[in-house]
Amino acid sequence: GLHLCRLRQALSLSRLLNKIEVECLIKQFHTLAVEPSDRHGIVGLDRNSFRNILHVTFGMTDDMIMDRVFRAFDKDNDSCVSVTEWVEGLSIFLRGTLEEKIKYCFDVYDLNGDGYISREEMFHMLKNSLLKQPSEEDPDEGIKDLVEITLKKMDHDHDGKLSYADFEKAVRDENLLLEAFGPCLPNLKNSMEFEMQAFKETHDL
Ligand SMILES: [Ca+2]
Ligand SMILES: [Ca+2]
Repeated sequence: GLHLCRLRQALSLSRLLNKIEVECLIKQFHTLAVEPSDRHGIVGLDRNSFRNILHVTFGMTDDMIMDRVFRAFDKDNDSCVSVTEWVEGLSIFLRGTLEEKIKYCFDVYDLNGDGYISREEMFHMLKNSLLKQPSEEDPDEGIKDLVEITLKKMDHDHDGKLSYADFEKAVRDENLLLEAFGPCLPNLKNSMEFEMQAFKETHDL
């Protein structure tokens, strides 16, 4: 019934994963998902359980980035990652093309969702991800310099902020810039462990 319908919906959305992989992800979703009492039967991952997965399974630590990853997955913005949103998001995590990953990272880094990565947003993210480095006399000055260097490298139309076009061009020229403002994609080891786990759970190994 409903489950099959959701499965079919998820399958049609994910051309990147094969049927068995999607089934694994759906099964894993149901072992992780909770059914909050106020949601009337809608099963999903709330912000906390989703962040917990990002942390435990994908090794993410940055609160600001994890919040944005949650929002990037939660396409309909109902504060809950549904099974469809889960499969769709993970297909980008695990099998995304460069273009899909550029779009995803841009959405994560555009903190206020206005279509640009501003100086202030870069400052926040770089400060956040560099906080654990040995402190200089005035760390904020160093981060401001870093923002200006980054803009010089990535702001192709020189309007002082990064549009999607700026970001895309910069990453295509230099792929390492994809996660310039903080890790928001799983690394290879984490992805492989995740897929292995999903496979085992599905086959009751
Ligand atoms: Ca949602
Ligand atoms: Ca913005």
